[in-house]
Amino acid sequence: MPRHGLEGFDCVTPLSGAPLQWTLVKVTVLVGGVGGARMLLGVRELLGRTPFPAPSDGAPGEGESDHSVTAIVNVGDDAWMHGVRICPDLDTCMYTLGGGIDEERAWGRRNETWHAKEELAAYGADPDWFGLGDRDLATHLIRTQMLEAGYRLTDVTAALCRRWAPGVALRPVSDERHETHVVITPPGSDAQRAIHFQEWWVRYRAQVPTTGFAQVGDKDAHLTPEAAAAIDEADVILFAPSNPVVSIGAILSVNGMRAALRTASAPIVGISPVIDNKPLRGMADECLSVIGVPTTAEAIAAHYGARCAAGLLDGWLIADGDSAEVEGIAIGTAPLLMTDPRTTAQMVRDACALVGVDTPELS
Ligand code: FO1
Repeated sequence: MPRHGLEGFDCVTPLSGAPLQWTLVKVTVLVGGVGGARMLLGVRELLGRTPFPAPSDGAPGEGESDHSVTAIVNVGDDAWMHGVRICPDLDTCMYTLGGGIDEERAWGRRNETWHAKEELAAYGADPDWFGLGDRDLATHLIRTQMLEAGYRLTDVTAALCRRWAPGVALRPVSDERHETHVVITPPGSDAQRAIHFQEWWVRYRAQVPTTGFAQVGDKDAHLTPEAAAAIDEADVILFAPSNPVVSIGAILSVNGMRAALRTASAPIVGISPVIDNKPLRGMADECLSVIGVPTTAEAIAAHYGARCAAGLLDGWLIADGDSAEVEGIAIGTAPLLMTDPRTTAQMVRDACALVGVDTPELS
């Protein structure tokens, strides 16, 4: 790898799919931001820490698990702002698993300050509505330097994780730009225009007439080799209870993802993002209504479809009290409130059991 003034940042050559002999259970999870990160805490609680980046000799280190967990993370939220590349879902997972997240906001760094943001606003620099924290900015600066030096987002993420040691392999679904943009009718106007997802989500809080979503960026944005290997080698594939449209949906829209899932040997089980047919947080209901899908456990399962009927799911875990019946999808119920890693670990166990995959008893 060329050196480029980022000494000390040995970019880790991603695992070339070398089988890790010591792995007993390989779990691959499709995740977005907050809900996905919270679920990964539970998967890690259940299966132990996956060394990431992987040790060069491939063997587990002290206290590391003989299982492996890979998260395939949404890149649709990613944006260029103030000259840096921001990857909200990757950073939310990295900070949450690495202990650096602001628990209250569930995004960005704890003990954050906002001086750079204030100074940018003082210059009238746009956007002034996005919360760019000083600590968080360091992550974006490192990432931007490495991307500009030619490293793939996969390698950049592994390098950043050398500091955060998330205990789960974090893999962007694609190394290419594949941003979610939103078609709206801005306030006071009757002309439609497309804005970046972040503007829709942060500036407008989705409270603006919205007609659709589109992925913008590299039209050939495709699945990375690492993400493809994580699907191919998995014993079980999970859809986190992330936003079915702008998180899981954006992941599924990457070239090659659906085909990889449909031909995967592992069973695929999703976890419903609603309880009592209401989303826990975020704006899944706003997004689902834009694409004409009711915000119910059953409608979301039908939206993903049964793998035996050209869809993607073999199983669907829904909240106690909710109901769903979709031809070809095994339905299970469990408590889905991810109050703490141990409770979430039990939810993950239930999801795996629904499709016949055994996981360790919770000690
Ligand atoms: N979400 C907000 O609601 N307001 C913000 O100002 C904001 C800033 C921000 C900065 C970095 C980052 O990684 C995430 C940030 N988020 C913010 C969350 C971001 O909009 C995510 O894409 C959503 O949480 C959806 O996952």
